Amino acid sequence: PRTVYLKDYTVPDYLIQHVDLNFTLDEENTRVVSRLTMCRNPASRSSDTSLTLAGENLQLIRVVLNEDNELGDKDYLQTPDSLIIHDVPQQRSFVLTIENGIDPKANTALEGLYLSNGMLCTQCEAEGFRKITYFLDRPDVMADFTTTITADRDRFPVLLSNGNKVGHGNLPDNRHWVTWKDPFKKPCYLFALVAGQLECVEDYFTTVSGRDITLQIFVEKHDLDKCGHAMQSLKNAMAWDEQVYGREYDLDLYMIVAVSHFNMGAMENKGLNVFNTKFVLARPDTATDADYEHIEGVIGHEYFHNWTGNRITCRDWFQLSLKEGFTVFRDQEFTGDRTSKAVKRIEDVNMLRTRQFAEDAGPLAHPIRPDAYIEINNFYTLTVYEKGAEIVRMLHTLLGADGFRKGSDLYFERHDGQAVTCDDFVSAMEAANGADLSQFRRWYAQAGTPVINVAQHYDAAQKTLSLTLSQYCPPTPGQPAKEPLLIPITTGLINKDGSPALCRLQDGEAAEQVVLQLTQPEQTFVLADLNEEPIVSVLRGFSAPVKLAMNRPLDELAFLLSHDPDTFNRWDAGQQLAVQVISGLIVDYQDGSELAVNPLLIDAYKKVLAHPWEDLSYFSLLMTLPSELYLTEQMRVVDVEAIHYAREAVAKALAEQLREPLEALYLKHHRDESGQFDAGAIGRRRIKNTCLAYLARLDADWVQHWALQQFNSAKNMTDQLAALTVIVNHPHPASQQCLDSFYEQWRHEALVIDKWFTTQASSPLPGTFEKVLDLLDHPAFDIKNPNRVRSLIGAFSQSNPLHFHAASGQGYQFLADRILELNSLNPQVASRMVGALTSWRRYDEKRQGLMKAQLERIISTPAISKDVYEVAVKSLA
Ligand code: HT7
Ligand code: ZN
Repeated sequence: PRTVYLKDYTVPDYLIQHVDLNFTLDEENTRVVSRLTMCRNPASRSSDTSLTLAGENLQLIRVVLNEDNELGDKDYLQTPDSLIIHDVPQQRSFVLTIENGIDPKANTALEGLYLSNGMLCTQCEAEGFRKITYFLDRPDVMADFTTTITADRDRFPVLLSNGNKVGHGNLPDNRHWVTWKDPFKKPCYLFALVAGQLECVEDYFTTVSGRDITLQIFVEKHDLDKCGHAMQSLKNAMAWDEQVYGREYDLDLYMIVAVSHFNMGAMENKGLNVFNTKFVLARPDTATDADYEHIEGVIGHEYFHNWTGNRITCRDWFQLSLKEGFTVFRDQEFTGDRTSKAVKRIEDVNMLRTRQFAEDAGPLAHPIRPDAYIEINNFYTLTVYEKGAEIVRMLHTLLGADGFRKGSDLYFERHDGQAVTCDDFVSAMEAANGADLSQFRRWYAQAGTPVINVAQHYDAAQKTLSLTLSQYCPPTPGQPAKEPLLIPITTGLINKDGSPALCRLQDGEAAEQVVLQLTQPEQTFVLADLNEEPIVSVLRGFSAPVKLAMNRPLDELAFLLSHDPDTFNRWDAGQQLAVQVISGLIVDYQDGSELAVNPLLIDAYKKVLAHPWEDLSYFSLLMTLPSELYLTEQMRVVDVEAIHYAREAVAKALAEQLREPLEALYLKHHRDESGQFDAGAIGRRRIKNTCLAYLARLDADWVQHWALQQFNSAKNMTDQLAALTVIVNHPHPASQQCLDSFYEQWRHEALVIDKWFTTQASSPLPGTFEKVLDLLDHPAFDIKNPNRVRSLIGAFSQSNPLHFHAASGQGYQFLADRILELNSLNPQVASRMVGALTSWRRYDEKRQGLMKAQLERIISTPAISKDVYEVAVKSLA
């Protein structure tokens, strides 16, 4: 397969001013007539007079140049992925009309035009438009689109596309047509078409300038009662973007369609977002509190793309983080403002430190602006999205909220209607603030997670504290040596009595905290006016995506857990404390020694339990041990069994020794507040269920009874699923009965059945692998539905390390079999599943061999897709 390089970027040779699309819909034979008004790009330096359009899986019917010149075989060349027209006018604009056929029913890759539960819909990002018609399928070709859709009135009563509806009518034979016109120029990856038997929930939003925008959510009929939260989330997002970024919506209509078969979370097509049902549909009894939060976050994310992605888009796909990093940052801040800033920051960092850090330390590490790819779909990664958001967040920290806003205003003003680069974004931030961000730009080009070392020296005579920070970034594929980065390290000080100490850098003002700007490989910062040696709180709010190497004594961590006013560092101190204790037990487990839990940890958790917390969600995070995945990241050679049993030993010790307060807390908050989604009710459910999960480790009849009672009486999905998870994760006599009744209760709610699959696939109990094999044959399992694949195969391989990494290698073989099956159906989903095998170097020799053998088997399979091939081959390099 061909590798595409950033360094080879050249401007397009032709431009498309106007696109007139005509669709005649049919499940198996859709006709597309595309009329392109084009011209030579004056900025092109090529002298070639041919025109190459991208196109895949298309049945070409005819090509006409300038209305009447039907081209023959000798005028063009068709290749498997292009149409080359040998000669087109160079001096004036011309009209190219192409007619082709497509088969949506055969499209199981869910890219281009495809069928989902009888509905036709499109997914064009990144390069799906070329599966609809021949086109200049690249984001820097922006055009006006007019789209006419003709279809059978019964099968497709609703016909949607981007922009405004400008015409419609009936035709003979029970057919009808609709024309849509999008007044904004856009690249073809933002094109969308949806047709089907859809019902609509409608509302409106009045913008800051007084315009009424019609908001519509289209779903299948039986889901009409699950759209309320999505609609409210959309209104919240629209108001937030006006208040925080001064961005008003630009069309008169905003449509969202929920689709059951979708490769990712959602898609920001102009005026017509297409969503995975998972991120739209919610009712208290079908969706958990976490689902509610994710829905608001994803609705916000896609809405925010209207400015950061659509009005200003990417010049090329290497710039993907320009829109994704910035938009993730915006959605994170939105959710933080809507829920709890402290909790949201911890959840985001947790994900970054477990999953993105692993990516950055592995064979597939790449900068947030990659410089080469084989398949762009493989670069919708945690690095581009989540680390990309951290880079934007660092700009926010360095420039301050006002400086950042000045920068974003200038970015919108300078580049509205353009396709630009990450560099253009940084330049706008620089120009608006008179800042020099040249060193900061390295974050876009350099992969890997920097490690920060901290050494401190207190000078009692001078009353100064010297902090010497050093940075080191390990090599990553293709980048053996790294340049030092500009890293903002937000730092605070705490006196021994727990009170905050003021921070004053030489010649600076005293403040509660300072942002140390680390630019050198090693640099010393001196803090003055300190009457005693304070405890240092470094990297507050996780101010940079780095690993902090500070081996603090346990009592210092316990002190920070009790006193750090920074909510992130306070939580993190508890995590580091637990990591140290569990790490000790991992060694004990490997030595066959008894697992005795350090009382200091128990005492620290006891204090957390005794504190009168206001934010109960934050409280439950403080009470949650680091995940097995996070512990995996801390080990040189991963030992899944030792991690699991050491962590379980700590959880059990906490349950035994803190049984009374855990029980009391469970009972205090065990009331039904179904349908209430305020922070208070969410927090009460969360802490109660955290307590139940601890108490379940006691393996006592009464806890089994509590879990069963909660399962049977719950009227909201958060409580029902939490109880089911406890029942399935620990020996329980009613386990199968509960699974069966849950299935019966929810068999008509696909998203709930996904949870049913996930719960079983994630259980640490013996027999899970056999269960997963059985579930593959369950009538509700459908390998063509990505949500189902993720809920069973994804959950087992990515969230069940104990069983997936079974020493026999059966988990690896199972996954490779499924990847090969998926490869021909849906390469994007197949390639995502390879991720669980790519970290093979982290395991013991025997497992390494077993994982590698499966990767080798995958790459040597004939007809392997470039998606799967790229991930597998790079992970073996
Ligand atoms: N911008 C969207 C990305 C996306 C996507 C990419 C590849 C293949 C399928 C896809 N569906 C959606 C989603 C987003 O980041 O908002
Ligand atoms: Zn996005």
